[in-house]
This record gives sequence, structure tokens and C-alpha cells, in this order.
Amino acid sequence: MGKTIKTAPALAVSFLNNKKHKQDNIMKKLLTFSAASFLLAVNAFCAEPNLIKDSDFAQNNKFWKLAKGWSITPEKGQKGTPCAKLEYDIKNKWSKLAQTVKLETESYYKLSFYYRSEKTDGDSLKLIASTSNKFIPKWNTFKLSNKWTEGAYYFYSGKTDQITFGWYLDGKEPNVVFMDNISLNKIEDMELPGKSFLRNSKFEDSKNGWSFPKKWGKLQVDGAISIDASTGCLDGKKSLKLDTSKSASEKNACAVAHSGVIPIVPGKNYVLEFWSKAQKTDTPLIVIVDSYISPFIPPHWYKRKSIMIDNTLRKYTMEVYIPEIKESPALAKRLVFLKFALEKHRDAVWIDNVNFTIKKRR
Ligand SMILES: [Ca+2]
Ligand SMILES: [Ca+2]
Repeated sequence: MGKTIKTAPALAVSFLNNKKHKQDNIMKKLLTFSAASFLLAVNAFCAEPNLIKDSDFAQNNKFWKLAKGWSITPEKGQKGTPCAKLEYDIKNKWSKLAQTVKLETESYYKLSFYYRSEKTDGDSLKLIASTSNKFIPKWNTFKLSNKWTEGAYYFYSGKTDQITFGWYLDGKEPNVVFMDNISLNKIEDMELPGKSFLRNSKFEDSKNGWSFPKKWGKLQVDGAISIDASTGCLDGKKSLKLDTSKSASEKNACAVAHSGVIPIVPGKNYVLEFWSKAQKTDTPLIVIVDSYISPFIPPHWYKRKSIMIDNTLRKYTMEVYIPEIKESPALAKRLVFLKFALEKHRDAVWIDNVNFTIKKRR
């Protein structure tokens, strides 16, 4: 090679450079290709498969049970694909789109689905999760709107090895609902610090995932609980507002909001964070992390704290140790939910950006 360069230096060098360049390119391509196939292999190995069959409705109802009112429509889905459609009138109340899936026991799962309705504001889409036991929470509601929205539902299987998901409407008005891209995946990242499994934690999705019960122990709720989109709002466009300022007496004043269920890993330290402000100062907000197998039968596990809220917006933090199941059998479902309440106190409190996650190690 040296000789070639000596006899015809310029040409040979350029030829060699060219050759080297080509070799480099081939090497680069090979490396990129093998890196890509390696990543593909890793992804294929790591990604949990979707357990829902015909999740995008492209196989025309082979795996779905479509009760009265439900059909597969060719192009109304996300990105113009086929999807499931419910033409709802009062006559097909509780009529379900359903699929039964085998589960692994003692595992965490996420069910995800996309939905929209023809009306801008209407009833809620209901999800029923039926199993042979009562271990997994059965009912969930998802507020309908005319934009494609993801509905998510997390649960721990325990000893349950089969589940049937059914979606239906039971509202008072006719509507048309579309559903697409339904997936059920085992989740392996339950222990990621900072990852919250709380649904609608910023209240931007209105009341979705939250409920406002009528009673709080022996007290009747006489306050106003709302998803507030006024100037009092803390972040984004909406926040949760508990308002007992118009309650008849301090002694009976009461307003309560419950979150939906949050899957947890036992034996871990958790941090509950939220942003809040009150109309006045020194307003005691009751915060409870709660868990039970059945709401009316012991065992019951909870952590309760009264947090003083003042009239400037700031972040409040509460640390909670979630015990092992053998210490607290009430946590067997590996679920908790959060409660925020004003009790025997007249004021208004806004709450936003609620986060409940495993504590980060320092
Ligand atoms: Ca589709
Ligand atoms: Ca918000």
C-alpha cells in the first residue's frame, strides 16, 4: 500500500480515502443495523404483550362480544381505523362491549382504552371488571367528551386468574360512543420512585376518577365540592374545591372528596404531595390515605393527618409508610385511595397536582 502511495500519491490517497470512507460507511451501517436489531430484540424481550385480542378492532369482532347497540365501524377509530361503536338509546342500557382475558396471579396490570362520544358533554362510560371473586374493584366511570381520551384502570390480580371487562352506558339520553386501541399489560414498573398511578391527579379531566360522597362519618356533607375552573384555580385550568364557607354552622360543616383507587407496593415509604391554598388562613384540611378489603367490614388500614392550609399557594407533603400485608391484611388488594375533607370548619380550600408515589432514596 505504501508503494502505491509513493508512485501515484494524490490519486492513491484519494482512492484509499474513498475506500476507507466506504468501509467506514459500511461499518457505520452495520453498527446501526446491529444496534437497531439489538434494541428491537431488547424491546421485544422487555415489553409486556398486550393481552387484549383485536385491540384495534381491525379483525372485525372475532374476539369481542358486542351486545345490542354495539357494532364495529370501519373508519371512525383513532387515525381513521376501524373501532367499536355504541348507538345508545335507553333501550340498550347496560348493553356491553366485552372481552374475557386470562391473568397471571399476584401481578399488577394496566388496562388502557380510548373513547369518545358524539356529544360534547354527556353521561359517563362505565367499565365493569367481572371476576369469580370480589378481589378486584368492579366499577369505574369515565366522563364522556367528543375528544379521544385515554381511560386507564390499574389493578392487582391477587388470586384472580381470569377477568371480563365490559363497557356500557346507563344514561338518560341517547348518545353515540366510539372505543379504540384497548390494551391490557402487566406492569413491571410499580416501584419506580416518582411514578404516580393516581388518575386525574391535576383535575384537568374534570371529576373523572374522583367521587364526592354525601356522608363523612356521622356528618352529612353540607358543603359544596366542585372541580373549579374559576380564578381560584391553582394550576392548569381546573382544581378541586372544597367549600364549607356557606355551611349553616361550624359544628356541622363538612365537605369531602375521594380519589379513585391507587395501586401500591406494600412495605414501602410513600410521599403524598399536593398544592393547596385556602380562602382564610390556618384552615385544617383532613388528609387520609385509606385502604380496606370491603368498606363495611374490618380490617381497615388508614393514615390520617390534619394539615394547616394558609391563603397562599404552596406545596404540602405527607409521608406514609405502607406496611406489608402480613402486618396489615386490609392492604391485601394492594390498593389505597385518598380522602380530602373539611370537617367542622367553615372555609374554602383549593387542591391541585396531587401526587402519591414511592419515596425517592436520598
Ligand atoms: Ca382501530
Ligand atoms: Ca389543575
